[in-house]
Parts: sequence; structure tokens; C-alpha cells
Amino acid sequence: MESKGTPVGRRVVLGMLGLGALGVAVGSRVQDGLDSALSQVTSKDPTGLTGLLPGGGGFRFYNVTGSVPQRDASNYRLTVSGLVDRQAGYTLADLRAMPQTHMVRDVQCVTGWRVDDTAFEGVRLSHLLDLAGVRDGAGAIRFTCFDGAYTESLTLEQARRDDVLVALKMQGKPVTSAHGGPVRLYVAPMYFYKSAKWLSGIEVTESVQPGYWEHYGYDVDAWVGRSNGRDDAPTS
Ligand SMILES: Nc1nc2c(c(=O)[nH]1)N[C@H]1C(S)=C(S)[C@@H](COP(=O)(O)O)O[C@H]1N2
Ligand SMILES: [Mo]
Repeated sequence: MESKGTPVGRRVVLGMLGLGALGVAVGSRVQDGLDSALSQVTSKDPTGLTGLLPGGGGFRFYNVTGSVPQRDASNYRLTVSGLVDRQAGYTLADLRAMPQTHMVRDVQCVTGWRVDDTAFEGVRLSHLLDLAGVRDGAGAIRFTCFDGAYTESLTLEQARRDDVLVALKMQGKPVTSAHGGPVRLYVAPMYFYKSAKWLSGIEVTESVQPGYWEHYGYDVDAWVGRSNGRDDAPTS
């Protein structure tokens, strides 16, 4: 598994520089957004607080835009579109009524921090794809987010894995706004940047379209320990 001190590839360093510059540019606005998210969470659920603070629970807060977007059961929609037989727009209630899969896996950010044994629960992405009926000629999925900026992608084969979830719960409770609620993606075998927060669109496409961080040099196939300049393969 991934550990601290693993050599970091050149492209990852370039990407981290990109992240640092962005952090400087929008840092104060990000902090404002986080503060308002924190106050909302605090008023509803005091125990949610520690999980959101840098260092608290091990998670770091990431957001490429300047505020934490808010949607709830009243206005959340997840659309499934593209190369499918049946387009769909699911409410939170629709998603909650589907078969739920629970898994406990490690979270690993490509910049080095990790949170072991994190519980995720939600609908398998493969289930949504089956409901939609993927057409011949489809090869990939493009994910969009209601922050209006972040995107991600998976090959169809990756998307059909059992350990890829459209997550409604994280750490045993509904995904908080700061963690990408009400619905985020969880791609267990890949670095956490694949796990798009504030998920609002699943588009079936012909081929992979690189996501947000992938334009900054991060690998599209983001297997933990086998991408981004890291290689845990046996040496003998
Ligand atoms: N929409 C969106 N999703 C995102 C990101 C983001 O900035 N925006 N950051 C990614 C990265 S790099 C990481 S490490 C995780 C962070 O998730 P967290 O904020 O719940 O710790 O979300 C991923 N998904
Ligand atoms: Mo990350």
C-alpha cells in the first residue's frame, strides 16, 4: 500500500505546484466557504465538526471553486445521459430507494495524506449504468459536479467495478456539504481526486475525457500505488 516517503514523480510535483498557486489565489474565499459549511454542520450535528477540520479525522478539505455548493433533498438531481437507452434524473429519495452497498476502505490523496478504514455507503455506479442501458460504442464515463467546475472520468470497465460507488453516506452519516454532499463519487482503488464531490452528472461517452486535475498532469488511470510516479510493484 501507499506510504509516506514514496518518490513523487515529476508530473505530480507540477500538479502540486498548480494546486499551491490555486490555493493562494482563492484561499480566503475557500476558507469563507468552509466556515459557512462548518457553521451549518455544527448547528445540525456537532459531531460532524471534527471530521471537516484539516487534521481532524485526517481529511483535508479540497475545493477548486471559491465556495461550498449547497443542495439537499429539495433540489438535488443526478442526471444520467449520453450513450444510454434511457436518460434519467434521480432525486435523493430515488437514490436512497435503490440497493445500497456498504464498504470500508482507505482514502488516499495523491499528495500523501491518507485516512484508513473509511466507511462509504451508496449505490453502485454499475447499477445506475444497468438501469440506463449503456449503448454499443460507449467506452467511458464523464462525471460533472454542481460546483460547476470539477470533472472526472473513468473507463466503462473501471466504472463497472464493484468498488465504485455513488456515495450517499461517508463515515456512517450522510455525506456533508464539505465532503461533497449530498452525493459524491467514491472510487476505492484510485487516488481520492477521482472521487468527485457534489456529483450531479454521469454522462456515458465514447472515450475518456481527462478530468480537472488530469489537465495539470495527474494520471487518468489513478490506481493507488501504481500511478502518478509511484510504483509499489515487487522489485524482484
Ligand atoms: N468537486 C470536487 N471534487 C473533488 C475535489 C474538488 O476540488 N472538487 N477534490 C478532489 C481531491 S484532490 C480530493 S483529495 C478529495 C478530497 O475530499 P474531501 O474534501 O472530502 O477530503 O476530493 C476530490 N474530489
Ligand atoms: Mo487529492
